[in-house]
Amino acid sequence: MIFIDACKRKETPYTPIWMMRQAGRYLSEYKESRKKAGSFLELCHNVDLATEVTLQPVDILNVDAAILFSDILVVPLEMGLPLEFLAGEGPKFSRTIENYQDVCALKQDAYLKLDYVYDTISKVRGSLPKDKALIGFCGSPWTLATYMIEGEGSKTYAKSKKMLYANPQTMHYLLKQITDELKGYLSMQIKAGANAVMIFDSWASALEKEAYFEFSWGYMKDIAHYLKTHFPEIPVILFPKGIAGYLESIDGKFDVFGVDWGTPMELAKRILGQKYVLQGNLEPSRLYNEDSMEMAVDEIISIMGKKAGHIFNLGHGMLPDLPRENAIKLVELVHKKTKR
Ligand code: 1CP
Repeated sequence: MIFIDACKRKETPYTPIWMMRQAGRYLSEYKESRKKAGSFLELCHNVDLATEVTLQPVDILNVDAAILFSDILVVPLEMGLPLEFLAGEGPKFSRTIENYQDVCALKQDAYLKLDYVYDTISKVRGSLPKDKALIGFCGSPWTLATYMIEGEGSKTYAKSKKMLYANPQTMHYLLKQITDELKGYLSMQIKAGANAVMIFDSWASALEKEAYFEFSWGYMKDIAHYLKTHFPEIPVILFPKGIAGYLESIDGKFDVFGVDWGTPMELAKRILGQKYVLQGNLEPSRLYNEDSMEMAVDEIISIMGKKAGHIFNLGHGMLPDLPRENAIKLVELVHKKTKR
């Protein structure tokens, strides 16, 4: 698998590409499947339909890897927090974590209740062409904790930060509990057939440097270390969004560092390129215009070169109204321009 070889810094015939949020509303096929399922969460729970939408972008875009179709929030859901996805508004938990007692009341071993995810992985792996990789994933403990505390997406993360600074032990207790679940969760995904795993720390940029390393990166590193000990052959990808200023302090045992669009690729290459394979980092909005897109593709390839050490991706997820033709074009361009 070209994608897996690239994660291990092996030479490949071209630079592999996949796109964060490559399954989603910009594809009419996805909207059809979601309609059949009834709701977003029912789509996550339905093994046949989740398999279908996982495979759609591989067929339509010709990307080198599929990413499991699910959501980072199914873990807190199974830990006992009721979740809804409201149309046009995003995720909402009707109960949240406010204090130590709430953390104590969370269900243990939630990862054993996520069979629908593991069944989807097995089914996808059974139908995916042999040369295409399947990526499993989870949210980082910090990013999941923000949803569990705020109850929804947030602009300020005020409740989460209040707990972090006013009750750091409670925050650590919560993060530790989530971390234990995620170790089990990703292990089960690997056993079900995931060829690589990725941890999304989407809300990394909410934290100042010292707090970031204590309350987020430390836990991501712990999960990565656990996985590299138990499954040394499975590549681990870490994606902390919005921490360009902290790159000098990034360390740990993992394979691929996901570079977001706000981090200059040159900077990431200079600081981390020797130690980790870099994945990224086209600004997704460039897909609104073909010329803007191609200019940035050339720029990224000129920085990263055509040698091992780079996986092409967006610097964050696809947006619901991006034109699919440009997503298809992007994959063609990267494959053509990086041919060895
Ligand atoms: O191809 C894929 O990548 C699909 C699988 C996938 C992944 C990896 C989905 C489907 N969600 C995720 C991860 C995810 N979910 C993250 C981390 C990645 C990122 O930063 O984009 C986050 C933060 C979430 C939480 C979430 N789920 C949001 C964001 C809300 C906010 O606070 O801004 C939203 C809108 C969802 C719903 C969701 N998840 C996935 C899709 C396709 C959608 C849209 C739902 C729909 O319209 O059908």
